[in-house]
Amino acid sequence: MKKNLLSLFFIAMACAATAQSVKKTRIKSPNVIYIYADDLGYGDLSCYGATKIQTPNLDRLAANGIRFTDGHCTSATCTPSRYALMTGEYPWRKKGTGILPGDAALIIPTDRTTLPNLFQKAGYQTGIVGKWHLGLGETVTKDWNGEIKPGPNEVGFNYSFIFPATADRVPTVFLENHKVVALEANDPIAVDYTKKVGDDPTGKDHPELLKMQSSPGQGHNQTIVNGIGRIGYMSGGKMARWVDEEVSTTFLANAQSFIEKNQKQPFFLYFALTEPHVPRMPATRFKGKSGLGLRGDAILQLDWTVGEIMKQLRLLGIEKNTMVIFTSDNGPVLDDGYQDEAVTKQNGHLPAGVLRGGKYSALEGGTRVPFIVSWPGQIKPQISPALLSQMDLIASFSSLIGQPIPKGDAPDSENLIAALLGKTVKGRSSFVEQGGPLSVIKEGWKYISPSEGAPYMKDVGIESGNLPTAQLYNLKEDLSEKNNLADRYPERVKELAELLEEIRQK
Ligand code: NG6
Ligand code: CA
Repeated sequence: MKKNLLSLFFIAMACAATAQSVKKTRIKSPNVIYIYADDLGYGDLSCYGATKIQTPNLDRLAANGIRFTDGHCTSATCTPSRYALMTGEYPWRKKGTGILPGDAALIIPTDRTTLPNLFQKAGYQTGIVGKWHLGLGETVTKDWNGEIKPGPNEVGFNYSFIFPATADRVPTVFLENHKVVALEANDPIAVDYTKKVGDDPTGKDHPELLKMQSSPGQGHNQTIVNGIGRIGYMSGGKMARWVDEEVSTTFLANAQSFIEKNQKQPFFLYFALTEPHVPRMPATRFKGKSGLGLRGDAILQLDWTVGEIMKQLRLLGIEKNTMVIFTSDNGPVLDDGYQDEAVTKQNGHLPAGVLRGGKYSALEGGTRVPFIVSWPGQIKPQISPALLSQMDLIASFSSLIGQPIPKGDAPDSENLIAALLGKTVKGRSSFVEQGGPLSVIKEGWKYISPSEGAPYMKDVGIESGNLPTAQLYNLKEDLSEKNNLADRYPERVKELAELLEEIRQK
């Protein structure tokens, strides 16, 4: 009897030890879901101060995790921010990282450490679902009807379900791994950004066919798909073309099936949503719900989508060992090419909150964005002022999962895992922002380098931050960048201009 009890005791001890080590491994290798909004501003969520729109799911995520107040994308547009996220390198170091057309070739080197292949090397299953916008294939001219590579699968994703560029650019199709989804052999796709292909009507010639008009002078009037004029021309692939109202739920379904399939092993999911980028055409049940026009409705859809993912994590019982990061690829814009009432129904909503500028801008509204990190098992709820950027995730995760980065790769990424886990409020000591001109931030001071070019972008209604002379702002006292102190503190201007130059030359 005694002997039996003793062996039971040892078995129990052994089980506890295994459970402990499983727990420990999971602390070193949690699931990671990176949710990336497209053009969502610092003031677009109620947890970041919005009062004209409510985002309860994201508010809950923030309330249970860390809400960063100084979190950044590297750039005020999409492609460069995504390039930095993937590679850990400032995008302005490399030519050709500006906003890409829909037929661009892949711009991420396939022989370098990337955020997804870092996870892959550490034994994670990796997936991307959503907007890509980093190019596909080796050349611009490519056959959209065969296998299209290299692309996400060649830079570290085991699974990909994407659209190539932006929702307003052709081809308006999904790709699963290397192939266009639902493409029929007898209706091949052709894509061209220089001349019209096929017989599809264009927005320019047939505005009467549009369900949403383009904004005057902003293009978006080439091939019409689903009553919406796009940038670029395409023909064929009729069955494969997406329906805008279904894009979001299609992405959600794929993201959820990736999570479900991989729930028993560590996974990294890059979930790149399209909201609230143009054309804003959310599912019909969200239309008219925000009172702020389709842009607000798209934000409600975004919030709902995040809520669905969180619900799934709870139901699968993996919420505690899943780290969720939510942020945006650049600042907000109201009129980005379509007359969708974002401007006429703004109703006092400030998409960049207290910040000046927005998408395309060197001012804070361009790159300071919502940045939320939640990991219920490990992170204590808090608000953090740490300065950090999406580019830092690669070095930070390298440290968390114990997967080293070979020398020379991810050169600009800093290991900020302690800040990301809420163990310190110490972030980067300096950071370069890319609007039009480059800016550098250090200890709460921001220097914007002199640049020619219009100070106000009339089409999109945003201040660019361009000024032919240097600008200096004290962000600690003047977050809205109202007082240019360059004349008052020439020494500081000089110091920051030199720092910027030093980082550029690195
Ligand atoms: C701009 C488009 C804009 C948007 C942006 C890319 C015009 C006039 N404007 O060139 O509508 O598509 O590119 O947005 O064409 S981003 O979020 O992907 O960077
Ligand atoms: Ca964007």
